[in-house]
Parts: sequence; C-alpha cells; structure tokens
Amino acid sequence: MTPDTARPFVDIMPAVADALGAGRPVVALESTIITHGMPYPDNSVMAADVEKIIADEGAVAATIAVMAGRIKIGLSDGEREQLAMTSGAMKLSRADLAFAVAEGRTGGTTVAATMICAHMAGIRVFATGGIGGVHKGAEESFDISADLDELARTPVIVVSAGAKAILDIEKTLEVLETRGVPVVALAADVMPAFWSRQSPYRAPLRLDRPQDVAKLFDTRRRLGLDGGMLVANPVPESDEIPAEEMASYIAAAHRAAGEQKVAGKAVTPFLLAKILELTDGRSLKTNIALVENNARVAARIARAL
Ligand code: PSU
Ligand code: MN
Repeated sequence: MTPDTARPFVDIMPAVADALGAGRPVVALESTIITHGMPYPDNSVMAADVEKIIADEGAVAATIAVMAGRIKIGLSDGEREQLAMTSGAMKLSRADLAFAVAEGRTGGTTVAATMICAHMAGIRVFATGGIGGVHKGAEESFDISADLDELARTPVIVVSAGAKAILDIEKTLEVLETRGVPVVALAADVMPAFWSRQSPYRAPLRLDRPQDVAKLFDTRRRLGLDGGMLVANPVPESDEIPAEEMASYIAAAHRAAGEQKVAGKAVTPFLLAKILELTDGRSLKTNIALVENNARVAARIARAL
C-alpha cells in the first residue's frame, strides 16, 4: 500500500488481504454506481451479483467505498446492503476523498476515487460500468470528469463498456490520448457506447484476449510508463440497446438537465435516472448486464496478471 501513512485510514477485508498477500487475483469494484448510479434495490442486487461473478471466475472481489470515514477495501454483505440503502451518501472523487475521511462521512467512490483506493491496497484491476469523461457542451461548462486525469496517473486497469454515451465520446478519446492513456477495445474495432455495442468512433487500440491486456499492462510498467489503462468491453449483443434508439433518449435527458439547470456532480446521476425513466427501466437492465460482463473480463485479466 502506498503511501504507508494511508494505512490507519484503510480497512482491507480479510479475504481480500489474504488474496493480495498470496498473490491471488483480486478485482476492485466502485460504489458510486451503487449510491448514485442505480435505484434501490436494483443497486444492491447488482452489487451482490457482480461479486459472485468475480468469485465464480476464481478471483476475489473488493467493493470499495468510504463508510463513516473509513476507506473500505471490500464490504461485508451487511455493509454493502447498508451502503445501497443510504440516501445521503457523498459522490467521492480525488477532490473530496480526504474530506470524507477527515469528516467521518459515507460516500460512493467514483472511478477516480476507486482507482486511488485500489492502488493504495495493491489492487491492479477494477471493473465498472462506464467511466466519466468529457460532457457534451464541455466547451461552455468545462465539465470533464476527474476519471480521465486519474487514468493518466494511477496504475490500475479499468474495465468499462467505454465512456457513458451521455458524454462526448470523441472529445473523451481526444483527452485520453493527450493524457497518455491507452484505450483498448476488447475484441472490437470501434469504441462501444455503454448501452450500445458501437459508437461512430474507431477504438485507438484493439486486443482480443484478457491475457493480452495483462501483457500490455505489464509491458507499460516495465517500460516505466506511469498511469492506468482503459479497457472498453462492448455490452453483450443480447442486452444492448442500439445507438440509434438511445440517441433520442439521451437528447431528451440532456434537454431536461438543461431546463432544470442541473450542474456539477449531479449531472451524470440525473442523466442516468432520466434515461431509466424514458426507457421504462430497459437502460437499467442493460447497465446491469454490462457491469456483469465487465466484472467477468476483469477477473480474467486479474488471473492473467
Ligand atoms: N458506471 C455506471 N454508472 C455510474 C458510474 C459508472 O454504470 O454511475 C459513475 C462512476 O463512478 C463514474 C461516475 O466515475 O459515474 C462519473 O461521474 P462524473 O461524470 O460526475 O465524473
Ligand atoms: Mn463532472
């Protein structure tokens, strides 16, 4: 764990500590998706299912969150359920992780904060739904997720279904390239778009197997190249909502956000909730399926490492 001074703030679940000590595969999971990304009880069911998928693949799951000021690396069933039911949880990124710890608060960790905590614990692979990125209209709002900077600096592999399709995927790819983050589509030539298997944009890099991703990560480390990597894993065909169909829901959700002047951290949770409503719950089903799919791939990458 780096740095050593972080230790007093971190609780590593015994099963996770044992696996890390023995060099067995561990996959980190984020918790903003639990506190802000999905409604209760779907969030709780999803969080438990994803942990089970990772276990079935022969790896140990570590869901990361801050609870009453403690950085939790792995949650018990009871803690996970408690977090899923919490209504006032913070949404924690690099900017406010220490605030939550210092003030004894509870919060879901975003991709950025989960990467930081995973790295503290020595976990190298992490599964989520979709990363944050450059929001549409960022040239006016300056709304660019801290997830992108974290990918540039913290050496963790993030397995996602791409950037969430509510974002400007093209600009997100540009920023990732500028910041030196390898973006690898898994067994695909184009970037996936979260709920949809395809976006109009070519993936910067393509690899076909989890072990190839592990090899690239190891090669980067051995070359002394800092920072993380983004794996873009398309949602399974049976669960996807085609991009043409999503486009109108996404546009309507953006209109509603504009009318209600939603800003800052609230934007992503608002858009996800609005799209859930507009699709009558179908987007949630797809979101759960893609997270499960990412967890499976992350476990295979962790095993290959
Ligand atoms: N993936 C999902 N649902 C989510 C998120 C990811 O399927 O809610 C969360 C992640 O925690 C990600 C965050 O870091 O959304 C991005 O928020 P923002 O755009 O405010 O940086
Ligand atoms: Mn933002």
